[in-house]
Amino acid sequence: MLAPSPQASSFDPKVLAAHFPILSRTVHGRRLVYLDNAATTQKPDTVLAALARYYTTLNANVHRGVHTLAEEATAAFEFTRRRVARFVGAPDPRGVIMTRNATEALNLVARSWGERLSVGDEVLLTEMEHHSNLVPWIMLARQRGVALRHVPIDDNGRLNLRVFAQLLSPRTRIVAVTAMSNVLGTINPVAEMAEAARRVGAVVVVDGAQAVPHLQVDFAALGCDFLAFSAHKMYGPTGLGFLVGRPELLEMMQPLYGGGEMIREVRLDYASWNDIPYKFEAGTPNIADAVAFTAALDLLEELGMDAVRRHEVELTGYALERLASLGGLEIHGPRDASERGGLVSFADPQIHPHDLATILDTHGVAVRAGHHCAQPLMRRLGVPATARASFAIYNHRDDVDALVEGLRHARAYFGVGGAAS
Ligand code: 7TS
Repeated sequence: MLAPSPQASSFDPKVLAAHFPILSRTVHGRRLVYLDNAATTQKPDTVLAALARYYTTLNANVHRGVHTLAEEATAAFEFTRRRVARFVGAPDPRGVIMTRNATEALNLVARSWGERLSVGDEVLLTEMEHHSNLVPWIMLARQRGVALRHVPIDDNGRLNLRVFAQLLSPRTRIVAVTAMSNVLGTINPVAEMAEAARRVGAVVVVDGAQAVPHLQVDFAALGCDFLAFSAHKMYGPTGLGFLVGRPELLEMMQPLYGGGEMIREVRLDYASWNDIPYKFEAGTPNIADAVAFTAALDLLEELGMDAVRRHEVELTGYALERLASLGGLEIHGPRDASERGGLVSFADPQIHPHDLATILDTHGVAVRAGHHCAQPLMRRLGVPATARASFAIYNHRDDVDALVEGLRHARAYFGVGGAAS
């Protein structure tokens, strides 16, 4: 048990932090204040132990051996699939495909479902997408001559739903949208958008890379067709992601990779495909990380996603308040913490975000600076880059205070005013 009890009242980020060994290291002689969780989260001792346990007690290839280890490893691997299905409210575990990451999951849909599209068809995206939900569709547009459309954002970083409704038409074959922006923090009304999209017969792809780790996401209730996310952003290992899809659609799709495991029968000049999900999982999968990932799901389920969300809204509200009190910072995205996920992108008009991040690092504070793999969004915001602090279950107010203190030092270093408060 990581948390003393799943009750919200017992949600104590400092108690949780003690279970993440890396958080006790120092950086430049300071306590590590890790605020780059949107890039990847740290891993709890239970996940680290599960990884070691897998290799010391269970290691074997899956789905092919009859010996005990192979059977146990297969059972553990398939247990993860069921756990993931349960975690995101997918009624059928056959719809859960293990991938390397969210990016691979999105590419799988774009390539495989995308084969059905041709000239005259449209894919509807948004201006706030991560490159992972832009570039695969740009590749598809180049290959098949389909047109890309984009829902604009307003000045508060929310999608313009009126334009979304106007852009939807019978030509719209796919709507692909992020459930939460990794730059603005905006939480998009995906269920509402999916309903509208399905009325015109479009398939709905949700990029859940930021939402699934921080919000209760229910695949069935969202009414989408595909949902992509990564284990490493939810306290799990790197190199593991998921595509959750409606089985009836996955059954219609062609596999992306050919090889072992994904076939039913092979002759020298012929092959037929295995059932879903296996036809999409060619070759030896990432067994160890998949098995260890259940420890991360245990943690999130023990805490409860409602409590996770409450904690992150509270902390984000505090961060927004403290950052605003510095004066002169540009803060992107919705103003109200309840409308956004646990991250804040900001910029000081007089200090480049990379310089800010470098100085923060000397204070032990890890934030990301750059375009956050969202160059079109940066262009829309009219900035080359932002700095971004992103929160997780183990962050607490002291971390936000360290961020603000670091920013004060950065401003003093660069001789920038407005750091009085
Ligand atoms: N979609 C969104 C919304 C993301 O934020 C990211 C990663 C991805 C997809 C891709 O995830 P991956 O696991 O396949 O790489 N976002 C970030 C970020 O904001 N900083 O580093 C990675």
